[in-house]
Amino acid sequence: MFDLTGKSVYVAGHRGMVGGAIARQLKDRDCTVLTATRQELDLLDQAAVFAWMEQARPDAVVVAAAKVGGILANNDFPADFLYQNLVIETNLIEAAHRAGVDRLLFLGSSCIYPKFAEQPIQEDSLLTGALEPTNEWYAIAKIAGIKLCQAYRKQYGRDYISGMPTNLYGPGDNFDLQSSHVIPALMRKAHEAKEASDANITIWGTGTPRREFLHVDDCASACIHLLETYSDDIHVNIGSGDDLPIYGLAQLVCEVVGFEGEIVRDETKPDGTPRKLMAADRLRAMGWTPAISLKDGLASTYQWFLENKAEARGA
Ligand code: GFB
Repeated sequence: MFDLTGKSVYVAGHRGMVGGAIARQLKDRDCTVLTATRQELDLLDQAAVFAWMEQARPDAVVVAAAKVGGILANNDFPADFLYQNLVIETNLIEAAHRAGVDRLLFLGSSCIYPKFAEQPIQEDSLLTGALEPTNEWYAIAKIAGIKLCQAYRKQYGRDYISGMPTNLYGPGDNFDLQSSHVIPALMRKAHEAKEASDANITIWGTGTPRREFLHVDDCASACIHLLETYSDDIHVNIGSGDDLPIYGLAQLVCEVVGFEGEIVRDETKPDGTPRKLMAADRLRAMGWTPAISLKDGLASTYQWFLENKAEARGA
């Protein structure tokens, strides 16, 4: 439906894990990938974003730029998560519209859904219940992004679409123990405990919440698939279709890293939403399936961490 051949695609957020993976995959296609570093373009600066887009006039825009973080960062910096994400997405979407860009993919998150949504979570359960308090700020901003795409489609006929990735991991992730998501945190903890011959590592919360994980390269291929084939106002879940408890994830990470000590729980830290498994059938029906199992993805991510520790974010 949207042939990428010969097109120019602006990937906003190419220095982040998701934007980086999308830009890498697009570079293998017969299209031009446009990027701008934070020094070249501050996405919080509306006038700068409007001017940049007007001058670049890409054929398509991928909104992968966002202020992201794990459960504690979301909980501790609500204003940053709400304000920055709202501003980044409104600047980019309005700029794209003003510059006559007719194709745009906006990326959200599985935390947009109600805390107690029926599992697996269907796309149409959006806005049917209260959000998970630890990440409602980020979720509200991402819901606004979906609504912006729908509004520009409805009012101006723009072909703007949204994809909602589940919890992602992979090369380029943030390994800072305070602000990261669970996989890079546990990988680093297990690695450092192994190196120091420690007896145990500590995980946050009870270990019972269940999470679904997807390797970022699978997410990138799903995003490109949507960009090429999907045109409708309902957002599309991007997930693996499987989940596991955090304690089971910790065991798997320890196995991959080769740490044989004990896993201890710190129950003073939040659990967050009890379960967040998204229904994967809509995207599967469009002909996309994930290619990387959790075990293989953890192993290759750990290899990446070992090879890039010095430059890895937060490590
Ligand atoms: O990955 P995570 O921070 O994100 O945490 P969320 C997932 C689960 O792992 C929670 C537990 O139950 C955490 O308590 N956990 C155990 C840990 N040990 C650790 C650890 O050392 N570090 C971290 N970070 N977690 C985020 C949202 O929620 O998910 C965002 O806050 C976004 O808005 C993102 O949607 C995908 O799945 O809880």
